[in-house]
Formats: sequence, C-alpha cells, structure tokens
Amino acid sequence: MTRGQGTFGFATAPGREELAPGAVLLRGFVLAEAAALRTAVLAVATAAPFRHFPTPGGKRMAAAMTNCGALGWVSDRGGYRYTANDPDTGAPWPAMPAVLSEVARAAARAAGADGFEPDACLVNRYEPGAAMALHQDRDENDFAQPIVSVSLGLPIRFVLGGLTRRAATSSFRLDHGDVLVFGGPARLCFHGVRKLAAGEHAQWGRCRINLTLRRAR
Ligand code: MD6
Ligand code: FE
Repeated sequence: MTRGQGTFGFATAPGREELAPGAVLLRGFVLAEAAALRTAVLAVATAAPFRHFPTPGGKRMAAAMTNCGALGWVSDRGGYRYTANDPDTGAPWPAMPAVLSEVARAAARAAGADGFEPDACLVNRYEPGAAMALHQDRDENDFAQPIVSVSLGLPIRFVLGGLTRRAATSSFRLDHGDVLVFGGPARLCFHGVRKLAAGEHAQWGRCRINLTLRRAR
C-alpha cells in the first residue's frame, strides 16, 4: 500500500527520523487511525484481557499485556515464547484487526522494508510508574523481519542501546501516534522504556499503549 491509498487513510505526512541505522521513527504516522486503533485494542482486550505475566525470574512484568494474531508472546517461569493460545483461557488469541496489519505493512514500507506481514501483535499497557527494562527481542524466527512498534496515549522515553547490554544508550520521546520500525542492523539492539510519568491523555486516559507487530515464524 502506498500512502493515501487503502482502507485507512494515512493522510498526514509524518516526519521520518533515523534514530540509528535500521531504527526509523515515523512521527504521527497513525494519528489519522488513532480512533480505529483504539476500537481495535479495546476489542482485543475484551476477548483476551490485559494481564501481568510472571517473569522467568519470578517477578511480574510491570506492563500489562495481551496479544492478537496467529501467535502471541508470553512469559512465565519457563521462559519467553510464542503460543497460538491464550494461556489464561486456552482459547486462540483474537484475530489481528485489519487496521493493525494495514498500519504495520504501511509503516514497514515507509521505512524501506517492503513485504512485511505480521503474524503476532503484543499489546503492552503502561500505567504511571511502569517501565520496561533493557532487552532484546529474539524470540522470533527470522531477524531479517522488522518489528513495527506503535505508541498510543501518554508519551514515554524510549531507550536505544547497542548489540551488547553495556553499549552506550540514547533516548527518544515516543508520542501518541508515533510508529517505530525496528529492523536491519537495529533489529537485535537492546532497548527499553523509562518509567511512564503521570498524565492524562484525551483518548487513553492515564495510560500508554504500545503495539509491537512481529513476524514470529
Ligand atoms: C515499548 N517496545 O515501546 C516497548 N520492541 O513500550 C519494545 O520493546 C519494542 O518498541 C521491539 C521493537 C520495537 C519496540
Ligand atoms: Fe522490545
């Protein structure tokens, strides 16, 4: 899909910032789809409610999570993996709403990664005080596929490091409507988000939503 075509408009011309080779930030890329994305996220969370997964180390994730698509990312005492079913209910994860796959394809293309077809979408919900520690996303099969990350609601500080945990980091603000395409040489870079500051967003209230669209297999 090219901009200005397809079911969802992508009417705004976003800023494109290359944060690091392979990490492309498309500012405001989904502002025109924000209402449709909210409807989609609420439908997913009705079918598969947000929950705090246990970490392999026995703590609990600060962000509440759910998934949609053929596969969903889960964590428990046994580790991290993708499953076809919600471990809480045994039901398949809800199907990926069309607006999510459309946005993922369009953002990947805008960032120079044609042909991205996500089969998994992890939905993170942060409340004030919640953060995500530096990590790599390496539970997917093919690291040549990017991850498309959509931010909605309250702003947060995204921290981008290098290929080792000790590498220097830089940080960027992610705002409502921003999309980060994380691929190429950045695909295995460490990254995380700082604690969410208190605030109130007109559409989302006192929270931030992050959607990471992936090709898991
Ligand atoms: C977040 N994002 O923005 C956490 N992972 O809340 C991620 O962990 C992430 O933004 C892989 C690719 C892009 C991301
Ligand atoms: Fe990540």
